Amino acid sequence: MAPTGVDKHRWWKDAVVYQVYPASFLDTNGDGWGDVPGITAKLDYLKDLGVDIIWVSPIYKSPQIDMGYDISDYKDIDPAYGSLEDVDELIKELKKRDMKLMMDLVVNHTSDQHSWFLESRSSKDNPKRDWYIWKPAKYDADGNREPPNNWAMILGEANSAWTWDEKTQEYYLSLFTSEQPDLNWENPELRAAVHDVMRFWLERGCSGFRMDVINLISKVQDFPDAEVTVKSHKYQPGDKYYANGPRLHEFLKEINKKVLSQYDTITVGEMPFVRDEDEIIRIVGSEEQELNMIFSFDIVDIDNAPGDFKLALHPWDARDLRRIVTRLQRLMIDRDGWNSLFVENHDQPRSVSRFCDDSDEWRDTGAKLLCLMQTTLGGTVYVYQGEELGMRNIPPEWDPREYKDVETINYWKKMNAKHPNDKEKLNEARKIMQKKARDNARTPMQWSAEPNAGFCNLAGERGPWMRVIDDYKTVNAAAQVYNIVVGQMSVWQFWQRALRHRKQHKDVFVYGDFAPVGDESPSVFAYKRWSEHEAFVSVLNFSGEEIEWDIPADVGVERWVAGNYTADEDVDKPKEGKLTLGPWEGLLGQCRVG
Ligand code: TEU
Ligand code: CA
Repeated sequence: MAPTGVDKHRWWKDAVVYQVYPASFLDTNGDGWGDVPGITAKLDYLKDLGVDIIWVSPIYKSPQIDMGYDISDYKDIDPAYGSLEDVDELIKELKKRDMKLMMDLVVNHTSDQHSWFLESRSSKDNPKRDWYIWKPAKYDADGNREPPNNWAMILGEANSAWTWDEKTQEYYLSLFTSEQPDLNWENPELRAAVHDVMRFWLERGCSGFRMDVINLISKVQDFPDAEVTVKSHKYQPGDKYYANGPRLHEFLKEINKKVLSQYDTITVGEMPFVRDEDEIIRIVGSEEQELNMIFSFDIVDIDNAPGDFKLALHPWDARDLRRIVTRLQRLMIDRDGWNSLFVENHDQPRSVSRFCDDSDEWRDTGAKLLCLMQTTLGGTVYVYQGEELGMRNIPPEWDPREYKDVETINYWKKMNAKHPNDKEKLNEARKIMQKKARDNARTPMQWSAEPNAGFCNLAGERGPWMRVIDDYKTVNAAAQVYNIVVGQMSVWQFWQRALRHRKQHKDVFVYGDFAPVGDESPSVFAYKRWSEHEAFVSVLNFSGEEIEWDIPADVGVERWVAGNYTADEDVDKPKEGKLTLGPWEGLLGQCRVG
């Protein structure tokens, strides 16, 4: 613990961040593609919800192979999204409302259309050759050409992570897709070029960065083969050799020293594959001068199959949630780090469909249960667009052709190649897509009951780039923000109230202490949060069953101040003894202090 008396409050700790997935947010010119003016148009909506900062997924020039995570020019905006002037306007309008902008910094790789890569691949002696990771082929005993090692591609359904370049007769590393070559961070000129990109955006008025897979930038330099962990595959997960590699901390400290320390920024590093506590604290520890916080994948990996397979199904229950949340909450408190809180983003299915029940009967309750959890844990809250409405996954009936994500398309192709005409296997694959594909969170935002959910203007020739979920007539922002029914609260209004309450009691919810409460239960996850002056308890039933829960005597509930079954701020429930919780019911209680 840091010495007492040190002020731990920071604007980026108690701020609420809202992630905009720009292609699906709001289309203002009728081309079916969301745009920057669409974001600017909705700032009042976000401000009303309680948002302080927006993080916009990549809007830079891009061939859109991976929805902008393949950047071909870091200093320009893709015409589909608008122009640099539109971004200046967005920043101006944000500032007027005392809000901030975070850009998505994708610098583990670029697009294969970036001028750096075009130069790099033009010849072996090009000055930028070394800005990417090039290696000669290997040959097997029969003289067949093989990639330099056995690493598998992340979005390419277990193909090789290396792509062959005919012209210069070498392989380049491309961990995500062939169109996303990995940058070589060993090269100091490349690092300086990245620093320059960061300064460009900070000078323009952005306030920080979400850093895409930033823990993959340092690779073990002899590029060893990965252990064979997936026997059925030729290529193997190589994360041991590229996640949190040997020079990661050096590179992050350099970014901090040369760029971030000159500005007042918020930084969050997206970090898949990291579980080690020392490693996490080395990045987010308050004395470390690296990043403010990271996105840990523990909660969103909860239903991965053993071996970390995401496109698979795996059972979980409230005990897993309790173990994961407790570990991260305690780690940050005990070792002076900082958490980010998220259950949804553009790479994950919708949280209400995944963790609760998205049927018409329980969708509203489930979305509020998750809100109750997100707004009462310690750390910086991230809300993903549509989460505040309880938007659902794609319905099971949709044809696989409605899925647009490169990862899903590769998966579906692979499954069809592997099991041609095997109805059962292909149905299983479709089920997995419907439950886990990234597309689930990428459908257009549901603004209203108007055609195309109000996402795109009817005057346009083309419809939305991705199909709108059919339930938009009932699940939409207009209905939830303006349809005020006395005694009822929409998911949106519940979020609004919860965020306000969180800020009013930030010493507890943002900065306070944490302990799980009661016995481990497969259904109920309960925890206490407290400061010197106040204490609260959250009791969350993560099951579709009615449950009796014994309130531990020392919790000391004085009043149930919120719950997802009622709009009341004084919920009539027992304060000691046995508490009956309905399906997906969550309660927040104010407790005696000490
Ligand atoms: O994601 C990185 C990542 O490793 C995962 O979230 C991955 O996309 C997921 O497990 C696959 O199902 C980031 C971006 O958020 C993602 O959209 C990009 O595709 C990826 O990096 C490459 O830039
Ligand atoms: Ca548009």
